[in-house]
Amino acid sequence: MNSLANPTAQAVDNVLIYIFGVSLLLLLGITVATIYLVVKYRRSKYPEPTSDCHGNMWLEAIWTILPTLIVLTMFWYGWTNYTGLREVPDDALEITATARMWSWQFEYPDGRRANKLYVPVNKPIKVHLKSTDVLHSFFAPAFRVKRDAVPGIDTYVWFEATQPGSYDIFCAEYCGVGHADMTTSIEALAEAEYATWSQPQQPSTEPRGLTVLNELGCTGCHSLDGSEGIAPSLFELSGQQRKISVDGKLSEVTIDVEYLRRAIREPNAELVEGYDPMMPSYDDATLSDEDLQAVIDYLLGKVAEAESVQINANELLENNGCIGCHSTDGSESIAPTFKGIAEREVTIIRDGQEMTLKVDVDYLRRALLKPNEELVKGFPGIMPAADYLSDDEIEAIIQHLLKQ
Ligand code: HEC
Ligand code: HEC
Ligand SMILES: [Cu+2]
Repeated sequence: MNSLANPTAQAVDNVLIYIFGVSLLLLLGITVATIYLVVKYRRSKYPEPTSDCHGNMWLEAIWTILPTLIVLTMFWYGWTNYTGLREVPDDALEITATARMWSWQFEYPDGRRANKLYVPVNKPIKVHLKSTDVLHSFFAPAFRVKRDAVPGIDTYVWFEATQPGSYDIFCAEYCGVGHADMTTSIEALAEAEYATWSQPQQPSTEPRGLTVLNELGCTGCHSLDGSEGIAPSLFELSGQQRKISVDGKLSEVTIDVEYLRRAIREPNAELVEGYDPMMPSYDDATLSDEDLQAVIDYLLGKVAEAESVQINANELLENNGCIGCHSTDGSESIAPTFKGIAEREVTIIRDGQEMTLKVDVDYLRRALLKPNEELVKGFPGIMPAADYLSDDEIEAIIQHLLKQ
């Protein structure tokens, strides 16, 4: 759905139509006049010239001035519209597009990065263009904007989407084998949707178990901080002793996975001494086995945060162009695949020497930060150093790669 009713496309189209229209009129006018005169004054009818007119001031003035004016209007119209493409409205949202072999990265003022250009509709967008390696060119046909991204030069385009939708972006400058992969899109979102998208993402660091405890209302009866109320606190349960009554008989248990499982699935079978049997039982329809496990892990202090790291790392690989060169499915083209990287022995070339080593944390860190010091044998030294990533991001990527 590429609507052309947007300011930059209209400006360019109007000039095109004007110049094309004028040219077409002139072409038709001159052709018709030529044919008419050729036929009318053909040799068989007028073997000799019938006029010896020399010079006509008016005629000459007209055919000099008129074309001059026409050409000047083309210039004026083209120029004003061109400056319109270069003069960015004041309230534009500024986004930086970085082109590199072979993907685009868009960076927002708040530091967020994406591999598609998400923009709100009805808001002018100024896209700063940069390249980290070779010549690329930002081309958004629906907005009629195209400009080269050249290493060392900061330049820009601007556009404004007037309708939500997805609009193509191409790289319009041949930049190597992956050139054709440099397609992405402008995702123009309605204002409300954009607001949701651009909200600072809260990385979900809350362990699943805690989320479940809150969602199912467990925390309505149980505190998590040690304070006792109508129900025992669920604070630091691991290894604690409990006096429980089973069918009225008192006994003592050590809190472990099995105990907790029973306490949640059938709370009234074993009552914690001193409390009333008021806890509802949770069967697997209300609390899935998986969530039950998450709750138990959380209560026993075994909380895996790996989950959130993994999601992050995936996004990092996507948004930083790694996937543009590296595959995750085992296919190899211009760069080694990430699949199975942790189990691999790599042959690398360092200072012209070949050596084989095991992939580990240190190796991966070097591969990311100084990719050209140790080249994987058989591959070219084209990987950009990922030194613009934060330490945490590098760490997350390394941990993620080790799990591939
Ligand atoms: C209506 C209040 C109430 C709700 C809601 C409730 N509980 Fe309980 N829970 C109790 C009471 C009272 C006891 C102590 C009596 C017993 O053992 O049943 C208890 C006991 C427990 C015990 C054993 C604690 C110990 O110290 O040995 C665990 C574990 C537990 N609840 C987990 C949960 C979880 C998980 C949920 C939510 C899925 C939940 N409870 C929801 C009231 C509640
Ligand atoms: C322009 C293409 C390109 C991009 C973009 C790229 N790489 Fe690479 N990468 C390569 C090539 C080629 C090699 C092999 C040569 C070398 O060792 O530098 C490589 C090597 C690696 C290695 C070592 C692989 C092995 O099998 O030992 C890792 C790890 C790696 N890249 C991770 C990344 C990450 C993470 C990103 C994104 C931040 C990234 N790369 C971006 C091309 C790229
Ligand atoms: Cu390119």
